[in-house]
Amino acid sequence: MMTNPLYDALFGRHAGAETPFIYMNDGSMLTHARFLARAAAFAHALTGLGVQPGDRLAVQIDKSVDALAVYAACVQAGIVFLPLNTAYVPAEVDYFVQNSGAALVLSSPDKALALAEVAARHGAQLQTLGTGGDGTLADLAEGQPAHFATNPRSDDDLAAILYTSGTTGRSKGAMLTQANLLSNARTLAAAWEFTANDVLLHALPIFHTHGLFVATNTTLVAGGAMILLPRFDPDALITHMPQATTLMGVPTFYTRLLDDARFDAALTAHMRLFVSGSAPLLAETHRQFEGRTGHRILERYGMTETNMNTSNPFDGDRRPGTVGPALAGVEVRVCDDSGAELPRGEIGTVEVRGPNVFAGYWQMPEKTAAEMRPDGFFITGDLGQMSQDGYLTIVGRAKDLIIAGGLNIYPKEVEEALDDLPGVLESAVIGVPHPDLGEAVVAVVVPEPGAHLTSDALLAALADKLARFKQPRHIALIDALPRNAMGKVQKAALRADHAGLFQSGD
Ligand code: MCA
Ligand code: AMP
Repeated sequence: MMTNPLYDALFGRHAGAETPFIYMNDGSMLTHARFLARAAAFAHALTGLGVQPGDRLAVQIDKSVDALAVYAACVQAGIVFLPLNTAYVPAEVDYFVQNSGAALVLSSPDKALALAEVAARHGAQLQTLGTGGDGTLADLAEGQPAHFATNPRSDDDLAAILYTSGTTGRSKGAMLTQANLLSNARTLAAAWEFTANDVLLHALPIFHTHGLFVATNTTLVAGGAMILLPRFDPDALITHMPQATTLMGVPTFYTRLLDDARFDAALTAHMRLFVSGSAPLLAETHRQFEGRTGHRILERYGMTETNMNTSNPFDGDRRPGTVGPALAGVEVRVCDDSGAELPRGEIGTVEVRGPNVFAGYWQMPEKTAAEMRPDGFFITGDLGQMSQDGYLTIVGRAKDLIIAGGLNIYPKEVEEALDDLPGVLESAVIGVPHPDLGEAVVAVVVPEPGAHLTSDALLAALADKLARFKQPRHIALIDALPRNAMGKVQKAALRADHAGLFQSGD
């Protein structure tokens, strides 16, 4: 009998299996059975601390087998997993802990001091977990039973909350149910023909949908294995590629691999699939990749709130510059502002409906309602065009969002941080084409009369306010922002002014 659909399908089905699950950078291997025993020990440790089903566990730890085992432990114990980008500074983590009402903050040992303060401020416990079997939670897991009685869950119970700014405004917690994650994992495994013979080269972070759900859940549901790398490093990818069958990455992975002459057809001969997503892949990169390796990158499109929506086909025409047709069971339409579907070929907002679409934003029913149509379609804020034969092309974004190296940056958040600094009258933050990151953050700042600002001093002042990846790569100081007749800042004009900034790299 199914008691906890997500646990049973991803993890429970491997109970007792001495099959390989994770290959480490150093050549060691962990079986599914050993991994599940570790997860069970963590589930005992967490529940022993009083963490209950439905409680949120905010996690800011480095990528490791133990980090994945904590995710599995949460699914098994019914605890809501809330992963956070390791680049966030404590001031940013503070908001997520406060907003989610997390019962426990799990920090890497090096951040424990700063995050203990954050946890204490919001009445949460703090535990630590390192990458080498160390940390207070690892100590508590020591000697715990290798079996944990799985807590029953239903399809609609929350499995995870991932914070995202959605289409506008302050970060919101996207509530993902067991059914959201499981339906997408099954759909992707079928669409991409994942099997128990697959070995995924895993170089993505595990605090976002791409690395945690798309990569890990798809592998798990198919019974495959992963080579778990701590981060993207071309040397490590090239070393391990001959043992792998699949890679999932953001476009920067592929442009960086193409920059390396060792990356060629012979090296990729054992690979059956390269998947790209999280940001637009240039058609030119797609062609260059095929020319070098003979493989056609499979591009897909998704969002934190919806998991994956569309994918180019595994068998069939993978069209460069498109994100392919809707996945099985997912409906995708291109609409005008009122939600009426547009004729094929016209540009409008992409809307999505299906079992993959989230349950809403954590404790923000009005914001949830504002982004859903009455008929259940979610308004993505992406601008798309649907071809006559149902291939979607993402042509832009209605939302003010920058994506650098697959990470999202909301200009408003950076503008607010800049505007708070002494001597800053106002600012505008834009995304500018960047050869490595796709887009890079650029700030245009207007000083207060008489203030003497420098770009370096502004960047130094942002250091403890914003994660490094959100900080501008370039700050231009100007006398006034260009505005239209309505007084609105003309970001398109600013983008055009700075378009060539990184053309030869930085
Ligand atoms: C690191 N830095 C960045 C980024 N990453 N700056 C801007 N954008 C970034 N993405 C900063 C570092 O702090 C460092 O700062 C400097 O840039 C140079 O770092 P570098 O060594 O080049 O970076 P890296 O460690 O090699 O990382 C680049 C990366 C990484 C491999 C592209 O960011 C990455 O793995 N991105 C994947 C993100 C991802 O998983 N996105 C999926 C989101 P300094 O040296 O100056 O201190 S999920 C999603 O979008 C949806 C649902 C979907 O469809 O998947
Ligand atoms: P996130 O908020 O991290 O979930 O990022 C989701 C956003 O990433 C989407 O709304 C798109 O703007 C963008 N995105 C994801 N995949 C693609 C893709 N293949 N092409 C273009 N944009 C993408």
